[in-house]
Amino acid sequence: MDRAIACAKKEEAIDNFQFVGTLVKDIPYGSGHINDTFLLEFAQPDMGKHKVILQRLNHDIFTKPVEVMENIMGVTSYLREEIIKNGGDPDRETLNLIPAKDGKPYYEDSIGSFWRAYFFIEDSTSYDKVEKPEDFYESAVAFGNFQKLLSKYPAATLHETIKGFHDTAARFEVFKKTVEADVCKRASGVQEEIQFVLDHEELAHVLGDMLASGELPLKVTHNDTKLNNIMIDNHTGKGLCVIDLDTVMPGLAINDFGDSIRFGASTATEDETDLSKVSCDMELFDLYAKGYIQGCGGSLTEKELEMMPMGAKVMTFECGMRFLTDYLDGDHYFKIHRPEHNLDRCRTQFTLVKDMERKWDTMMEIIKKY
Ligand code: ADP
Ligand code: GN1
Ligand code: MG
Repeated sequence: MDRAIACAKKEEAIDNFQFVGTLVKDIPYGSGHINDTFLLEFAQPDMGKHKVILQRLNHDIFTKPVEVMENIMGVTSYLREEIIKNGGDPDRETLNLIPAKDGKPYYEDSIGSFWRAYFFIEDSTSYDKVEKPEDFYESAVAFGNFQKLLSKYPAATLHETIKGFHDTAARFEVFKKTVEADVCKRASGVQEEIQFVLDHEELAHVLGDMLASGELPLKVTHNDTKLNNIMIDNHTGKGLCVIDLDTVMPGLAINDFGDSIRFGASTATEDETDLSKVSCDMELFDLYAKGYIQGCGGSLTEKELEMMPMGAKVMTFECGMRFLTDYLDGDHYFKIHRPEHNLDRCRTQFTLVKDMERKWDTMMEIIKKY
């Protein structure tokens, strides 16, 4: 559905949550590619202002929004208890939903859009690019810790919110079909990128095969661990709260590791057009590996440790292939802000894959250290 149409009932949604005070601000917020996020501010006499995050779930992608919200309710209430047990602050260290007026954790508006609201986490920042290496290290500790906290979560109760989300082999098949269909007649202009995917077919199978053979364990993972999906505390610099929980599902720990590397260890942003600026920074790779292993608290197996560089390469390859698929298909999946945005994003990912190939021995050496 067109986003403007899908968001047309935002005011109706605002009226139907348990918000208090007078709405004094309502602006689009963040740089997520999937949902529509708004920052709202409410004022109360004698009590000042407070902020909330309002989101319209992308219903085309999350086709069962109620199941997404069941997962998020389950995971956030579980995390809350774990955080309390560990002496942490449950109001800041996990997302907290604000219920709708009917008590549900979401509101379905009169045109079928699904909305949810979270308390805004004050004094913290989500970064689109690493500014201070320490932040990246702290984000690794926090993502690792997130997985540790969920290690006993009843995985069978989680819905698969997007089927085959990191099934790279299935995504490779979709890619080939999309090239064949070529609905926008864009394939002829991106032959080099298409060939890059075809030449790397083995990357589409390696992790799925190891999962099937039992060499890699299935765990409750986040599955979308980019740096802007974590709030870093402005004062302590610690990774405060893992956000964007729509894809928390059983998955591979090394995919969580790898997705963070492809986004955060890059020397440029995901959509940089000057590819000479794009490379995988080995110091950042080292820092993140150290932090992630530490955050996971000894829960990674020998095989998982050994396959961490492969997780980085596969996630980067998969993401580039997804951007290219969306470009060929007419840009329906990821939000774009310029005509060839998805193609630019695809090119940075493939540049990173090539750079990782060049630096493979260094990456393996770094992991061996830990
Ligand atoms: P998307 O799925 O589209 O990526 P996110 O859930 O990641 O959406 O939210 C988009 C951005 O909104 C985040 O990157 C972050 O900057 C901000 N954000 C989301 N939830 C909160 C929150 N509870 N407090 C503060 N900022 C938030
Ligand atoms: C999307 O929602 P967001 O912007 O955090 C996508 C990820 C991609 C990422 C690429 C549900 O993440 O899988 O890796 O863009 N999320 C979904 O930046 O598809
Ligand atoms: Mg996000």
